[in-house]
Amino acid sequence: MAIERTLAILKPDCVRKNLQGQVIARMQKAGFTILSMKMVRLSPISAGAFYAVHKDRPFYKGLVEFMSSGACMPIALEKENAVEDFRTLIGKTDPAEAAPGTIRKDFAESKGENIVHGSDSPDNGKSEVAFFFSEKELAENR
Ligand code: 3AN
Repeated sequence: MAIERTLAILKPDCVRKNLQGQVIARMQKAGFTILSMKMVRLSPISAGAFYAVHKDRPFYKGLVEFMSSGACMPIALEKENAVEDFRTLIGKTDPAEAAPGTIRKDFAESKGENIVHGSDSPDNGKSEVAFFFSEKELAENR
């Protein structure tokens, strides 16, 4: 299996609830290497650009408002099969449908406020990591 990068974001609900440590511990226990992390307050323009693929979806406006409502923490992760394994770790978008023991099942409240983002393909993993981190920042931490 190939080594992949995936982007996690601890969303504003995760930061507001002070769950950052618990969620990061689960990532580390599951074997993900943290390449880089930061805390940022996204502007509505940046949040809109990050979620541009969803711009025609009915939930887009609320998603952009929520993602810019407080600080969030982008985290660049690396592991074999990182994209799929991270999505398994976080669970389905809707916490009500997420499997027991997943991050969203245990901590999330709704489809909109669901604690954590995970890239949905290896290509998006690369481009989403690059949205927040320069190659220099990533390389310096290896
Ligand atoms: P995931 O994050 O599980 O890959 P996507 O890519 O379908 O889910 O959606 C991106 C984000 O948009 C989700 N994390 C969630 O915050 C929000 N979202 C998706 N579907 C809905 C929905 N039906 N209602 C509200 N927010 C949604």
